[in-house]
Amino acid sequence: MNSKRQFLKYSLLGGLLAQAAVPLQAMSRRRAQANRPIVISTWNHGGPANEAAWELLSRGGRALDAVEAGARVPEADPAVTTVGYGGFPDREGKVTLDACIMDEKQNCGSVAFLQDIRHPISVARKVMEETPHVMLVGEGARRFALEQGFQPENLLTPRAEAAWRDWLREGRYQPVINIENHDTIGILALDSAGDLSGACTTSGAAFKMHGRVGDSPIIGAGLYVDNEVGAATATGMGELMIKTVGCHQVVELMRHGYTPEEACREAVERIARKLPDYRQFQVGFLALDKAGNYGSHCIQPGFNFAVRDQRGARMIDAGSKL
Ligand code: SD4
Repeated sequence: MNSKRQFLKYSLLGGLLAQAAVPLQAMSRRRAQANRPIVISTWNHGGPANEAAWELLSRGGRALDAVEAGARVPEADPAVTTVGYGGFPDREGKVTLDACIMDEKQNCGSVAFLQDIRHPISVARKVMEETPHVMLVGEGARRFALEQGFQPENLLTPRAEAAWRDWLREGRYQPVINIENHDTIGILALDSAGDLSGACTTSGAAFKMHGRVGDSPIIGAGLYVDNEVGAATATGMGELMIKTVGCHQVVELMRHGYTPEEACREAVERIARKLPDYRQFQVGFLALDKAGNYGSHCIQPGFNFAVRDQRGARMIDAGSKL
């Protein structure tokens, strides 16, 4: 064998060994005993959402039911201006909602650019369970929701309308980092049976272009669940997660032995390497593995998440790149 071929052979072998070593090291750092049930979710409004999910999980309920119940809490809360009823509208004053849900059997359902329906996460679940499709958008999604018995209503609250009118005075679209226009809820749960599910629901970026869809209803970008490995969800400027298929990456990294936190950090690092303007935006990833380990990482300081397990409820600040 000439020396070049020999070199190639040994570097390949070295590479394979190094790849194999990562999972072993990382796994030894993980809990031997699974921490379940557990539910985690993004931002402060994750606290009340987790409580609703815990109600079910603590009684042996299914992760899928738990994440849906949790996501419905901020969807119905007019004080949460980034999700469901009370969400800030787009530039034309229309509240348009995005959501998706994924279960332990790789089933998923999604709605995007949905108007007039308070609980897009439940419509997404209906898409998953009652149709042969994964995603319905716009008027088609709305019509399907009505057929399924959801009631149409005006989702624009006086507070959200006032904020929009205020914005119209300048009408300059500049995404603001970390404050009110970026607070999607992503919620991940592991149930007592050891099954994972996730949900993600949002009114999207405030004052977005009419018709804009973010990462939150896009499987792989705003949410991904693989019941063999773990689950991930994201919050922040959805365009960055779509460009990098962020949540799928996080789950795949966990498959290759990264802890949830390491996987989230690497997904943020990849955004930083590939998207030069990343400093202007917030992105936060949140991940849960099959053993109930969790972790998070974001671009800008300020992203936090809520955890609920047997030890109780707590809020945790995510580590950040900047
Ligand atoms: C979006 N990711 O539509 C959503 C917005 C958001 O936390 O997360 N906020 O891009």
